[in-house]
Amino acid sequence: MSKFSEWFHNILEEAEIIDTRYPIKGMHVWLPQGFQIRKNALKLLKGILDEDHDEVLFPLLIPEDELAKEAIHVKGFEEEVYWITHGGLTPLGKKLALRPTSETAMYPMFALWVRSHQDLPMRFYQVVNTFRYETKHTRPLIRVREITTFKEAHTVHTTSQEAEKQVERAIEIYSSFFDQVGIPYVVTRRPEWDKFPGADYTMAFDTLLPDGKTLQIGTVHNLGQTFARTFQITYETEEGQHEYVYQTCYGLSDRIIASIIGVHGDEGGLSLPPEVAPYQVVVVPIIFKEGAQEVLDFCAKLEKQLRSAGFRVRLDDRDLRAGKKFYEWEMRGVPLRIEIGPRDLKEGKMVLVRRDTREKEFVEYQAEELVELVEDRLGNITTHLREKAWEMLRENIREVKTLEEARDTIQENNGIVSFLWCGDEACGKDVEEKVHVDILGIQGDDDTGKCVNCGKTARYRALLARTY
Ligand code: 5CA
Ligand code: ZN
Repeated sequence: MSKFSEWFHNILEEAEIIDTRYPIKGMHVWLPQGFQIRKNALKLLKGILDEDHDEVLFPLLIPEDELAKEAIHVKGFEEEVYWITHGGLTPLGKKLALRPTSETAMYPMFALWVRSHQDLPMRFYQVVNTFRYETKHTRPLIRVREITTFKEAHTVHTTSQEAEKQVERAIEIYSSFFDQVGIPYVVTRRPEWDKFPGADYTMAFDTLLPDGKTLQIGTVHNLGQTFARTFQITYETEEGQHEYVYQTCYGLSDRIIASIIGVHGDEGGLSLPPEVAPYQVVVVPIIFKEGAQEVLDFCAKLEKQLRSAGFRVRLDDRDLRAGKKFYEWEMRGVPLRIEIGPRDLKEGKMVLVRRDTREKEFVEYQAEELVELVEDRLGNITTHLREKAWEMLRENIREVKTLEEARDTIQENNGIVSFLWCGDEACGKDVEEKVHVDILGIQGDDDTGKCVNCGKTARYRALLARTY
């Protein structure tokens, strides 16, 4: 296990995010702290999606014949599908699949819903659990067999251009979400052999974890008309003709939580962006024998004021040493701590401590300025977390001129390697094998040099990395 893996597993347990002792491999229990982070992340995400998507909820089970209809799609998932074969003791006439994703659950219904061009575009999303019998090594939040937080969006359009625009829009939506939780990313077009089964093309978001391996944290697929043809999703044009629709889908998972934990955390534990932190502020009274009640009363007043202003705040008045409380809230990643002791109270002061930089600041307490002050500090923390993380990502993208250089770079630093590539599948797979990496995808056209592997004129600038 790498140092990061060990850190990650420990913090999930210590910060009460996930209990991994559930007796099914790849399936875990969300604990209260983790659940709060998840809830806040979903709230943020839904807030963005709700602007122009409708939330729906489809059944978990998919009949075998529907799942099997789209040949390429089912081929891509055949090794990962869990099957229900019995109802009680009775064998089922038709096996039922636990959804690995919901195209084949939704699209037969879309065929009923889409009538005329006036119905389009349609944009739906749902947040559900999906099941994949992953054969690679499972890891909590990163590669699970029950994805508990699968946010999948599915859209339907009249033209190919509109579908393409939706892909761009989805990339904007995900960028905005990741920006608000300070997760940096590279967006690439996945190589042909690793696109989503049934898609015309797949765009992927990858971030970098502290051990220099990348994690795919989201994907956006242009499905073209493949599923429309399979599921007979047609609409009537203004001229009364029947045409197949164009579709896109895009998804995020528990990996968004994994990246928030992994990217921002440090040796002291979690360091959470205020947007998702269960508690954004913790107020810790520093108690001595003398003046204890006054300090407690004042801290309670402070807590109330912050809570009614809408902050998630916790007054920690437990009968414990202050040092122990500091340690615990730091480990849990609370962005801002306010400490107040009898001396501070007398002088009308308080101490603010930021989790991200651990900076200590002595400020005057002024009731009418408190909310603005806290808002400002939390805003600074979000910005700082994001900038630090982006800097880390940028520093770890290295351009290479040769395959040997790529291999050495990965061996020394991991990280992301940027290279010129001809775009050939055989050549790409050869690169993956020789360097023991994955090609994340294509960043853009670039024919200014030669392919680092085969020496033919390059077509693309592409990225590769060791991946989770
Ligand atoms: N129907 C499409 C769009 S929703 C779809 O299923 N795309 S996907 O297969 O690429 O999955 C969407 C995202 O889920 C991936 O980008 C990845 O971040 C995440 N994901 C996939 N498999 C797992 C897994 N076993 N555990 C955790 N997250 C996963
Ligand atoms: Zn090549």
